Amino acid sequence: MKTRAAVAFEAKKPLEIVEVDLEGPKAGEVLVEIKATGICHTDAYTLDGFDSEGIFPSILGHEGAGIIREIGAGVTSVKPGDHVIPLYTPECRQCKSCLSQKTNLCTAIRATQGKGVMPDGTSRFSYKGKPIYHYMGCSTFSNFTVLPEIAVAKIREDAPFDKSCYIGCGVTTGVGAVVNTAKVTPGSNVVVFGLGGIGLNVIQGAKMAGADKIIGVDINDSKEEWGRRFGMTDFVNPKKLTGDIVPHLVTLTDGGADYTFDCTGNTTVMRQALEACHRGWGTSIIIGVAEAGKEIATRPFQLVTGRNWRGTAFGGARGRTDVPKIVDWYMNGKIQIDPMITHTLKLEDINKGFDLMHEGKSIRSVVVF
Ligand code: NAD
Ligand code: AHE
Ligand code: ZN
Repeated sequence: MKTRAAVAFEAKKPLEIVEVDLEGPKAGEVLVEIKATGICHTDAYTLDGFDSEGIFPSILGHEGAGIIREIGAGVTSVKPGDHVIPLYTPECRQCKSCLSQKTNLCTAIRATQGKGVMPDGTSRFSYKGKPIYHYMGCSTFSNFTVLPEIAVAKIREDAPFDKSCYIGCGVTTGVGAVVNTAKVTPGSNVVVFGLGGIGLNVIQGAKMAGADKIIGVDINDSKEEWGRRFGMTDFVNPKKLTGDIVPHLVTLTDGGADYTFDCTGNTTVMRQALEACHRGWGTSIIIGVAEAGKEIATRPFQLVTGRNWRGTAFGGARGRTDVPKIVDWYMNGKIQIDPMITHTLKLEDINKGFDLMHEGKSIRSVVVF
């Protein structure tokens, strides 16, 4: 079949809207009509050539929602008409990682996913007879896409696509980092670095978990109002401080934070986030994705003296199990999504969504098909 898609033909170039060819689902795969997709900073990072796994030409996008239109041989867990959220972290429930119950990092298809192909080693997308690569196993910047059955979460049908798509990455990552990874306890002091589409979800997760102080850190002053809207109690713009941010945060938290979260992808900020943790027990969670080649550093003494440095992907969520629950949280009013979707765009205007993100003018842009 033919489908309209925004194709990344080359790094650092705007996406081009073209009609691509899409092969139907093979055994164990499903065809999904994408109804809406968010634009996450990770899409921009890959488009800008910072991703060591970035391949071109490819169809980016990993934060979608849509409807199953066709199923391949042997598919049993979903059927045509089901509403689904694509999962860049699948859940096969059979691999060593899934069975361990210690991680959400399913390994069933990770190797081929990182190479931009389906589990059989080939792409379903092509343009003018040449393959176009998949992205994070999702490629939601296409009106139709093919995914392995283990990489879709079936969700309730009354959830609006243009909001629930955000659960496909940003909401689950931010809220999940708090509840699944850090397991923030009531009364904790929390510091969140980077108040964008992920950081604001960390804030709403921390508020939900009963955190006491929730300190937001951002170099963009306009983010203060956003943070306060979701439960932030204090705001720090490091550019406006006369001294170093770490001692400032340690003083604000009476010795250091119980939990800090990096939602910037900046390795200098990651170090600050660790060092702002309380001696003896503070835990810093890396969410941000750093550019290829970047490394983190600190004095080992920071860890010897009891700080913990950890990371999280997709908020530690087991997609097929947890995503439908997060959709329920949204539908029942336990978490907010609507105010964070600042821009809703047509596919033709998708590049504007990237511009708004780089200019710090959006929280989340969503493309509707
Ligand atoms: P975003 O662009 O919406 O937000 C980033 C925010 O960080 C902005 O408000 C920006 O002003 C702020 N910022 C930038 N540099 C800063 C600095 N030096 N100090 C303080 N604040 C700074 O991006 P997003 O969509 O929220 O994504 C945030 C990061 O999380 C990205 O690196 C993205 O790739 C990553 N991410 C990771 C996962 C995961 O599973 N681990 C999932 C989604 C996104
Ligand atoms: N491809 C990069 C790593 C990118 C990365 O860390 N991705 C996160 C999700 S970001 C979503 O917005 C993730 O899930 N990581 C775990 C995984 O298995 O990819 C690189 O460095 O090569
Ligand atoms: Zn993302």
